[in-house]
Amino acid sequence: MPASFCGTWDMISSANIEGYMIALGISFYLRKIAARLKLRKVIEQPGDQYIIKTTSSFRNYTVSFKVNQEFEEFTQGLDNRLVKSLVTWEGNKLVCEQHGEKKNRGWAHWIEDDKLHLEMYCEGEVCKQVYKKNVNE
Ligand code: 1AG
Repeated sequence: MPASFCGTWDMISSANIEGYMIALGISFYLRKIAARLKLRKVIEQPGDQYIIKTTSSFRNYTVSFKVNQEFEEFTQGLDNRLVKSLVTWEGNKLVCEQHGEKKNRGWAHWIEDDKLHLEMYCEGEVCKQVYKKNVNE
């Protein structure tokens, strides 16, 4: 059984968010702001649902879903696109495919050495982030 993703996680590293944002067509101005943000993930699991909140001093983004159940996702405040998303388990990885205008788009979360790992990918660009559990929240 995979480790629980629930809790508050603070970003400790981020690589190639610039390439990922360029692939999404984010403007220069927003990229400069977004690249500096210290992101936090607050993950809850009520029942068979997941709620992943990404928070920052600039904007927040929340997605909620059930595994193996396709849903419509509007990436509000990010690239503002409508995608059809499907989250599945691939081994110990929670993997989301985001089908829409952008090809090969999605993300994967997994836990390794008590850290929450995230890869976000779009059209060949991969942003890799690692989060550390915040036990005070
Ligand atoms: C996500 O996480 C969303 C996380 O799907 C957003 C992370 C980085 C920003 C990505 C693209 C930037 C687009 C526009 C820039 C404008 C504002 C940046 C605000 C970022 C804070 C919300 C995957 C998964 C579940 O954890 O969502």
